[in-house]
Amino acid sequence: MTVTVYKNAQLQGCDKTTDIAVVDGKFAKIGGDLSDYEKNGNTVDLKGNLVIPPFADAHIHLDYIYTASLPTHETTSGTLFEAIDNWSDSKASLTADIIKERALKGVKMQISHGVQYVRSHVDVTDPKLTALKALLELKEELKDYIDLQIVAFPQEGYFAYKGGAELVEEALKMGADVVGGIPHFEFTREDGVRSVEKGFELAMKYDKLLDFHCDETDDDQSRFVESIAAYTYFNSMQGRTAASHTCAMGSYNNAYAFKMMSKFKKAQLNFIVCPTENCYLQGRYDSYPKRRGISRVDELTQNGLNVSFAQDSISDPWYPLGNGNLMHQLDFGLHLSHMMSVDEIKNSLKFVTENGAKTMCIKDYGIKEGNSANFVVLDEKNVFDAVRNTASTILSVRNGKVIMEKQPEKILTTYNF
Ligand code: 17E
Ligand code: FE2
Repeated sequence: MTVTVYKNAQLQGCDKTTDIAVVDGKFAKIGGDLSDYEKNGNTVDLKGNLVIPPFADAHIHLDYIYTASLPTHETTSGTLFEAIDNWSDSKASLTADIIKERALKGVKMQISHGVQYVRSHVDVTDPKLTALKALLELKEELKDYIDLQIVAFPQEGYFAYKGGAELVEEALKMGADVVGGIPHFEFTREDGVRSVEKGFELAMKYDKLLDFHCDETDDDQSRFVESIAAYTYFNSMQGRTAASHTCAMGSYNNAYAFKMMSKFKKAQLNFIVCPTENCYLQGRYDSYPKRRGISRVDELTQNGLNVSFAQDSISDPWYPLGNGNLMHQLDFGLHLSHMMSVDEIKNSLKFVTENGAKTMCIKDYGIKEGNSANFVVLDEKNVFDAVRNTASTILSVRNGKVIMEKQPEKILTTYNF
C-alpha cells in the first residue's frame, strides 16, 4: 500500500486549508483526522497553495504543432480559409515520425502547465491517415501522463474533400474516439448540414462522441450550430456533443441568439471556445470597428450551458504562438467575454478544468474521495490571485504519482525602496 498525505492544500471555495490522504493512486480521505495515514506514509506540505483538478484542454491540433514555418505558410491575411489552403498544399510532406515528435513536444508543454486531459483533432483528410496513426501511437504511449482523446477531423471537409466521409469512418474503425466535422467549410449550406447528419450517423454507428468545428467565421449567416443542436436533441445525444469555436455567434442578431439558447439547453450542447486563436483569426475582414471573434461565453454560461476554453494551436498555419498554458487562455477568455466581476473571476477556473473534462465525458474527474488522485498545485493561495497573476502550476500529480514539478517563481534581486 502506498500512502501520501498532502498537507495544507487550499481547495477552491474553502476558508481553511485541508489535508488529503492518497492511497494507491486514489483520493482516500479529504479532511478530518488523517493521523493513521500519516503514520503509514509520506507527507508533503503544500503550504496553503491552491489545489485544483488538472487542466483539461478540450481542443488542440497536436498534429499541426510547429508547422507554422513550412515554406508554403507565409500567411499574409491571417484568415482561417487561407490557413486551410496553406495546410492543404504542404501537409503531404509530413511523415509520421515528424508529426509524433512535434506532438510530443506539445504534450510536454501541456504537462508542464498542469494539463492531464487533452482532446486533439487529427486531420483525416489524408488517404494515408499518417497523422492519425502517429497520434494513436502517442495516445497509448502517454497514457500514464495524459488522457488523450482523438477526434477524426476532416480538415478539408466530408464532401469538399472527395472521400472525406469515408476517411472519417476509417479513422473511427482504427480507434479515433470522437467524430469531427467542419460544416462551414463545405461548398454549400446543404453540404454543411449533410456533413452534420453524416457525423451523427457515424457517431451512432460506432458509439462515439461528437465535436464539430462549427461556424468558425464572422459570417452571421453561418448557422450550423442549429443543425448540431437539432441532431443532438433528436438523436438523444445530449451531453455527448460539442460545438467548437461558434465564432459567428458573436455576430448573430440577438433575436436569433435568444431563440437558440433554449435549443442549446434542450440539446445540452457543450461549447468550446478558443480565445487567443479566434481573436487572432476573426475580425480579419473588418476594418474598424473590429469584432472579437469569440462566441457568447457570458450568455451561454448564464443559460447554464457548459463552456470551456482551449488552446487550439501551437505555432501552426492558423496561429503563430501558443504554449499549452490554459491560464493564459483563461485570462484572454475572461477579457474577451466581459466576464470580470469579482464573482465571475473567482468562479472562472472551471472554464479550463471541470468544464473541459465534462465536455470530454471524463468519469472519475475531480478532487473527491474514491476518484483517481489527479490534481495540480498552483503557485498562488486563492483563485482571484491565481487568475490575476496567471499562476503557474508547480506540481502535477496523476494516479498519486508526481508527473511534473516546478520551482515556484522567486525574485532574487529587486529595487531597494
Ligand atoms: N483548423 C481549423 O479549421 N480551425 C482552426 N482554428 C485550426 C485548425 C487551428
Ligand atoms: Fe480547431
